[in-house]
Amino acid sequence: MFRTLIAVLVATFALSTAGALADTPATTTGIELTASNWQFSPSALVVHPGETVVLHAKSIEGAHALISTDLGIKTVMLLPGKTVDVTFVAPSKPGKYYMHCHLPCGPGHDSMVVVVDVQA
Ligand SMILES: [Cu+2]
Repeated sequence: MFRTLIAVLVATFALSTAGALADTPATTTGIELTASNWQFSPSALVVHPGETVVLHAKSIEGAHALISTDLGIKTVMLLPGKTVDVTFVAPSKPGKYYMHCHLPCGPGHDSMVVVVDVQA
């Protein structure tokens, strides 16, 4: 009887622990994202569904802006010498999502894209 109770408790604990791990999306903070003429670095990120991601974003050359309608990021100005934290929650659906520059900053403006690859 006692042994059965212990076995049930252990099994319950194991299940609840596994469930908690699976249900709690990770938070990743402190990814450095830099803008320059005319690229973002890194230009690709791999994240997981539901993960909260905090980017430390800044420009190291010129004025730029970051936006992502895919990820619900409103326009954030990126100016030299100033770091801005940009937080987003990765979508639950795996796939590729995009952030891009939202300030006409010169001839390479259109190539300023960050691919956010959400992988289960
Ligand atoms: Cu631009």
